[in-house]
Amino acid sequence: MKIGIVCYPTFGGSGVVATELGLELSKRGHEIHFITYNQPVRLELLSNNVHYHEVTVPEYPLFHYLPYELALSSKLVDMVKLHKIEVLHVHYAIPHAYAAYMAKKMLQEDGIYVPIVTTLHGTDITLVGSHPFYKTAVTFSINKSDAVTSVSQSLKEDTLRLFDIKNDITVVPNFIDLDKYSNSFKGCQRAMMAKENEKIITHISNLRAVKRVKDVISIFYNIQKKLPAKLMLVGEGPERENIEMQCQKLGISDKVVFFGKSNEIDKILCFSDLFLLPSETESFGLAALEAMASSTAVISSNTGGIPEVNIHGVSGFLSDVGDVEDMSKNAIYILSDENRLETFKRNARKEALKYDLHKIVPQYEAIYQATLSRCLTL
Ligand code: GMT
Repeated sequence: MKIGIVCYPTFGGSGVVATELGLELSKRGHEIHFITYNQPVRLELLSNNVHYHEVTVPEYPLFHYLPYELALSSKLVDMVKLHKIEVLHVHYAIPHAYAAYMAKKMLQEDGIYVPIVTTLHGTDITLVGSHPFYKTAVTFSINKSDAVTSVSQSLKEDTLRLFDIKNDITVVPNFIDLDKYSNSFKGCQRAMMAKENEKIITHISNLRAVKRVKDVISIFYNIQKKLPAKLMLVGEGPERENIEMQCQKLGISDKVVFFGKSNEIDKILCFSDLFLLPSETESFGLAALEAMASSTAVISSNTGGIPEVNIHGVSGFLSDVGDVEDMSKNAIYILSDENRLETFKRNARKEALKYDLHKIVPQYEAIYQATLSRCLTL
């Protein structure tokens, strides 16, 4: 199939999922066209069947806001015509589902029918999409998609609760390339990061308020009072300065390593013992899954789709949002016994196997096929 993928090209989870999906689909023989405003961060190599088409929005003095969705919908029309793209898969409802619908309508004028598959990722529903200023357009775009998927059961329920949805929503969970996150990873350089007796705690996110990174620091502060430990913080975002100040105030700056944005998550996770994800909301928690695939136990909040991924008492523990004391207690419980830690780490990897990309990607292929067959009978 020739598949157009629209996504955010940034380090955010939805862009990562879209990129990994496109790359795997290309390995399975499909021709993939990424259409977005920058080359997606995890898309390092373009090849015969992986293409990238940049959307540019020219500045004009009259434009107070640049009309990205207008440029995107035009680009989609042009690329569908030029490359004979058969299906458009848009990740993140805003504004991608809306722009894709406009493109579909324009193409119909020329007798071209391209089905739209929309994948809902989380904040497009729970944080931004349900804002009264966007809600009408988001509801419309979801209802007009030919197929809608959500990355967890919890996100599906949130969508049905927050919007007036007439369409079916199929849950297709996020997935992981287990080979990439194998715990037998050869280049693992633990010794560079911590002493033999120190436990390595990791947090990876875009350091936005919704991730509650301050809780990460508080939990780590409690952990390092009980046992030798280092904290690896990966990602960039608006909370960075606040948390650096928090670390200084608590006198733990020498135990916290800031990595900034990284494309080498696998190399950082390979030496991690425990992953912290105390988020306010999280539709799935891809970062937790990446950690689990690297045999890292997870201490998280119990919000949104996280309980579908991190299993309480098996791969880690879940607590109410903001319950730093409980999260600290659970973290210390796991870390303070070597055998217990190994069991949690092993279990984490075992739970991650459920999300093997070889199991999940065919679900998307089946959805593309079904929407295409439906189109042909229209
Ligand atoms: O905040 C993020 O983690 C980025 C955001 C995005 O849309 O790029 O992530 C959302 O999509 C990920 C991939 O499906 C999910 O794993 C994250 O849980 C979700 N984030 C939130 O719901 C806050």
